[in-house]
Amino acid sequence: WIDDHGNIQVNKGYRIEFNSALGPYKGGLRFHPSVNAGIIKFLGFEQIFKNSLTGLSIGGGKGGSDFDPKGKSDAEIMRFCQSFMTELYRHIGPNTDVPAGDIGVGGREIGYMFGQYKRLTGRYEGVLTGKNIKWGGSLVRTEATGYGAVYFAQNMLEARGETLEDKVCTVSGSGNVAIYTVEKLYQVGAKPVTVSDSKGMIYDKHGINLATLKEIKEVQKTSLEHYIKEHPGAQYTPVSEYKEGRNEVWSVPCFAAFPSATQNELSAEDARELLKNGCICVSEGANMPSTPEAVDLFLAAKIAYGPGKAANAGGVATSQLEMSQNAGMEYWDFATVDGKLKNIMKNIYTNSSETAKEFGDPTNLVLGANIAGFRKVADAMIEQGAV
Ligand code: NDP
Ligand code: 2IT
Repeated sequence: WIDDHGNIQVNKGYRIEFNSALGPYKGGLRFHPSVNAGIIKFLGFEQIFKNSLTGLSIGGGKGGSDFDPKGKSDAEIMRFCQSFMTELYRHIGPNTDVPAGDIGVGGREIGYMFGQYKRLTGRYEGVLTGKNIKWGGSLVRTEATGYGAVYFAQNMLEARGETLEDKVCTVSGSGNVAIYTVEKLYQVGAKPVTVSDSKGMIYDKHGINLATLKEIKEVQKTSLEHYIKEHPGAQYTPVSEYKEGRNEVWSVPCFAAFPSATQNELSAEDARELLKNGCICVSEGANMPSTPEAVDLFLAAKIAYGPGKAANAGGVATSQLEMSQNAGMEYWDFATVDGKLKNIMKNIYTNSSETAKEFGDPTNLVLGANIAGFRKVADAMIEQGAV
């Protein structure tokens, strides 16, 4: 792709098509300098079982690039997206592989990629999800992952006779998933007090101001440090001041935690601190945010722990609802899609917890989600002739 100074730039792109037993390959695209084959493979592998858990007809895949969107102009983002799609278009299609967004890929990037696909193929079809609602997108897709992670937490808590009402919650990240987790937490009467980005974290004991958060991250696309200009009572801690390099978000006492930034962002030490401070619920908006050691601690403590493949499946589930609307040339209203999302999250919880019971460890949703997700894919592959 050509940058604004006329220089040729080269980045590496990936699409890992992992399993299509249940439907077309489906999963997001991540644009971040850390992207490599290993990261895309772990995300694609998780995606197979997450997509199976949704109960919908979608296989698993993932893709992306080591392209860094930070500091790039709109025109540079557009030219990169066009170059990326110029290679990707021959591998994807509404019945073969349907990419969407992930870290660094939102509505703007999906728009540029959709336009290039259409230019190259001449076809107007549901080849990507997360499209603008003006031209084929679905209502609720933007909100779906964050809303879904909160719905999942509500299901876990209801089974324990608890609710999120009036409870202090912590959220990491400040992108698509984090913003709509914060929004839904307010809607259910909870108080989210933290958000973070790659430069630092905000602790606002009065509750994160959602309008300021959206203005900084969705409109200005800048750093969270600007939050304290509007809300001087809040606290900003830059990464350089994090103790032992640990995200300060997890040292804030909370009832429920929503890791919503990236993989391995919550360590064993963080898990110990959360448990010590009385946290009884962790619902993962991000993919594999808790390290394996942290997961073991949550399971041993028997708190309500929702692994990402179950708790954040609302995003891809709503992507499938977008595919459905595209295929049927329909357009469903907000309440219809939100109602379906809520129902899907409830079913994922029920399926995971019943499978956990079946295998003798009733509170272990890691076990339940892994086995329930795997079993359906494995059965389908065997029934299709071990294909
Ligand atoms: P965004 O790009 O919208 O936001 C990512 C957020 O996490 C930003 O605040 C970013 O900070 C922060 N972040 C990313 N990488 C790092 C890092 N290495 N260290 C510290 N902070 C980091 O992405 P999403 O909100 O879409 O995705 C967040 C997580 O949710 C990912 O794990 C993704 O795979 C998962 N997910 C996303 C879904 C979706 O529908 N979008 C669906 C299911 C899961 P900064 O801006 O400073 O980089
Ligand atoms: O990790 C994920 O589930 C996503 N990034 C969303 C994938 C999708 O196809 O909507």
